[in-house]
Amino acid sequence: MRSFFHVSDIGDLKTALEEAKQVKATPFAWKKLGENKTIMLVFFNSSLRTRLSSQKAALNLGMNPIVLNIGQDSWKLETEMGVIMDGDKSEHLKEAIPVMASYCDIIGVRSFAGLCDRDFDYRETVLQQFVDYSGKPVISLESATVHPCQALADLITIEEYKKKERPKVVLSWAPHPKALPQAVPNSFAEWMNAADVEFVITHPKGYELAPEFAGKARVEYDQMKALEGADFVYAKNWSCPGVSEPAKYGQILSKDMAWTIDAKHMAVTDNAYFMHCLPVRRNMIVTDEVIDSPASLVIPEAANRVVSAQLVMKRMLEGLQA
Ligand code: AN0
Ligand code: CP
Repeated sequence: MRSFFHVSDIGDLKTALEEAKQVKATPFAWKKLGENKTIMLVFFNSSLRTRLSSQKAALNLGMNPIVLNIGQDSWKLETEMGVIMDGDKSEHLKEAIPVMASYCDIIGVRSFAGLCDRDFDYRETVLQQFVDYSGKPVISLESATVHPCQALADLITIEEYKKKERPKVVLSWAPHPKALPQAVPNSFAEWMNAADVEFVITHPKGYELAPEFAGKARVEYDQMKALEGADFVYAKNWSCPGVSEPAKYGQILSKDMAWTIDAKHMAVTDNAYFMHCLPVRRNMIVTDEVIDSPASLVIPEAANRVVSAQLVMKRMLEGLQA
């Protein structure tokens, strides 16, 4: 595997899910695979789960992880091309990336959407520079438009907890005080569309996800109707994807607290599990009552981030050997 951005990068999903089970059951079985190999984990933004689960996954495979926080531990990096660098950015990605690449075998990058320039974000301008200038396999650890390690962990979790062959999975928008990227819902939609589930998306008007991620998923604007009979409720806030109105890209269009997932919402489901990628704002996205109930999968879901990261790194290490 050369890069990990999209569901297509993992190949057959059934095979990947079987392999994930093996990784989870015997995490130290591939200790030799990563011997003398280094993974560089580059963070332009904060993280708890991604940072720790990626390091743990690398250690399970016998690899050495190096973590770099851009702008805190390193110089501030310029990401735009052709600019006169007279501001506070001391170094350009064009030099920094090949230098970092010369110290490692695999690179993981967290670089959130800026939410100002839709084209800059949706072209994955920063991630693409890591591909172009590193010559190394690259993993998106949440880039401008995707969070594939999260989506794979979510799929593994659904596979573990499903009580029906083809469960109903509902992605529901929920309110949040700050404008958030679309990477999590984009990837979740992309992966659910590829998985063997009945997938429904619900959000207020104006929050339509980009067609390359929403695909042919059913969009139901009535949240309660969407949740009827659901087996999994996946809550997430995202800002305006700017599909029909590019000028509104990255804006907050609603803070309607009627969309907060509470016991009334869960009551219309088929005893659904509650999922969220975390970090979560309690009593904005979901009530204490729901997240503290036995229906909440947020902790096992986060634990599966080690499994998804390890599966991806294992595939990349095998690719390096071939
Ligand atoms: C980020 C987001 O919504 O993309 C990271 C989620 C994994 N969340 C926040 O910034 C709160
Ligand atoms: N879910 C997730 O990616 O969490 P972090 O932002 O803490 O890494």
